[in-house]
Amino acid sequence: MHNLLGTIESKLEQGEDISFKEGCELFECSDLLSIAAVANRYREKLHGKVTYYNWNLHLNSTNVCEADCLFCSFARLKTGDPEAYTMSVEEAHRWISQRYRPGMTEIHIVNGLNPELDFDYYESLLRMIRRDFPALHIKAFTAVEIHYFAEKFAMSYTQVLEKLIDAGLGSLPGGGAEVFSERVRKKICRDKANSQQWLEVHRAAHNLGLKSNCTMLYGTVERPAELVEHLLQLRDLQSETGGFQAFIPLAFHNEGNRMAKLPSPTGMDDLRIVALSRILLHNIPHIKAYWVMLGIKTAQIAQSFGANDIDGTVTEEKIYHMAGSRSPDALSIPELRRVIEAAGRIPVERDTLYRPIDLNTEGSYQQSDNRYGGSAGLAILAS
Ligand code: V47
Repeated sequence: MHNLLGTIESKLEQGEDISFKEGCELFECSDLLSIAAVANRYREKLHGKVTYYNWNLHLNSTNVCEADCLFCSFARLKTGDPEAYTMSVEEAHRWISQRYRPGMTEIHIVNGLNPELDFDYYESLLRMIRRDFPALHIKAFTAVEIHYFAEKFAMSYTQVLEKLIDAGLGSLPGGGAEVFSERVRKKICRDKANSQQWLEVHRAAHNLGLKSNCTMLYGTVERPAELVEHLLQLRDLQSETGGFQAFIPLAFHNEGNRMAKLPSPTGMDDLRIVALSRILLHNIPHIKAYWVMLGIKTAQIAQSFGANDIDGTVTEEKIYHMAGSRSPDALSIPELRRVIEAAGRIPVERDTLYRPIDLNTEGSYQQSDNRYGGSAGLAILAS
């Protein structure tokens, strides 16, 4: 085992890829703290003691969704079903206005695949946000949604993305990846974009200069080897395009969905996945321990297991709360900073593109390029 970790550590030092076999051996390895130590050393090489957070807002403007994913507690199949909703662009405007505060930098938008909306709805939504909330970077629509738009409105991925960029799109969130294994997708999410389509959307986005995030849903019916394979496919696309900013592992939540019989992953599972993803995705700069999904305490501990980001204030998350998350609805910036500092990390507010926000400028938030030594490590990834 020490041989394995020694080999892995020297591969990380040399910037070499970890093999599929080594990834599987890491999954089998019972000494989680030794794996965490390797992941943490690499995390500190890249980011020093910094943990990033941001000031963001989550909007889900419709939960009507044609796809019938077994793990999802958020979606409703049809308009008119109990709790199904679709905000008009005006309603979305009102919803944001009630929650927007000066200093917020990002809106994260993920929706259901709603058959009743035309493409103009999405363009108008983005244009409204750009016009009325210009300080917000718009991180919107998973690759699954982009694929759905392309099929439904007879456009290529590039055409869809170009139109959305023109309307204000700034980057793509990482959702919808689930597990790339087609065996697993057949069981849990058979009627949406497949793995190759998910990857192809991100490739198209990166080729247009958009940054994006990536995710992996774990804790349903997958095998460890399928998780390793998923991570290696993300790593390989990153080697090709360099467009991923952050990886967010997503732990299955089992309330309010048709997989409720499955137990949720344990804390040890969560921390192992954080550490393994830091090691296997050596070329993706940031690993995000999303506090809403992990819970604040695990997200805090994850900052010593390879993670260097905790996500943001969030404000009214729905997807995980409907699936049983007991995390609060939102965290204030002082609360986020307290949690990060108590983990022995230096809290740094960032914008969506990981530029630090200068909190010292009175009354206004400014982006500064490299105020924090921690991000100097990013040069390692660029070289
Ligand atoms: O795509 C849905 C997952 C994702 C459940 O890019 C579930 O910065 C576990 O992608 N149990 C949406 N997971 C969330 C997401 C995300 C979140 C925060 C930040 C970013 C980012 C992206 O949530 C879905 C799906 O993979 N999901 N239901 C569930 N019951």
